[in-house]
Amino acid sequence: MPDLSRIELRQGDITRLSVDAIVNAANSSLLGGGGVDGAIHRAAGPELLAECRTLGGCPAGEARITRGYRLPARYVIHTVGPVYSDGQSGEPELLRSCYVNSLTLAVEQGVRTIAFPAISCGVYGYPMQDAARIALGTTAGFLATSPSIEKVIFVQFGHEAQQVYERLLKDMRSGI
Ligand code: AR6
Repeated sequence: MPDLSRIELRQGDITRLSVDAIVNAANSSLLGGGGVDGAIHRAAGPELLAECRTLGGCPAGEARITRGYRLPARYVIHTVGPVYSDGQSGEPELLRSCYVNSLTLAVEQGVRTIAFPAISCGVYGYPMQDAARIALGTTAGFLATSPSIEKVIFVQFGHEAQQVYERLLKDMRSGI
């Protein structure tokens, strides 16, 4: 049974959260960019980029972990979402892998609290509704067999995105 009981929603800036790990919507170079990636690198400081340079990049769908440096979060899990084209080119599977691989790394590192942004929903153009369904469904499935994770927070940057997540979670909780 998918487990929604440890999922929370929050609106705001993910870099401010005091959780064990925040997830970065990175690109495959792992060397920074705009959006949430830029915000995380600015808040973490240059030591984060220095550690990312040692990783040699990351293919779409996979994830890598670094320290959080000046962030309140102890770790940053960098994952690379798919660039959306038509939804029929493997994007859903890749996005699902981002969540599974990030959560798997989190469990391996003993992370108990983790926050995700809406991976691929900015520059990479993934429709928010479809992406949020994958994010919530995949995470709920993962949590069903992962008791060590206490809380997963989905952070939305704007009110509209927040409403999409809220509606979906409500429907999922009432079994729709
Ligand atoms: N806190 C929470 N969410 C945020 C924040 C923040 N501080 N800033 C933006 N968002 P994007 P992508 C939201 O574009 O689509 C970068 O250049 C934003 O509103 O950051 O996966 C990378 O280097 C959106 O809903 O990531 C890659 O090249 C969501 O985070 C590329 O963008 C993701 O938007 C990755 O594109």
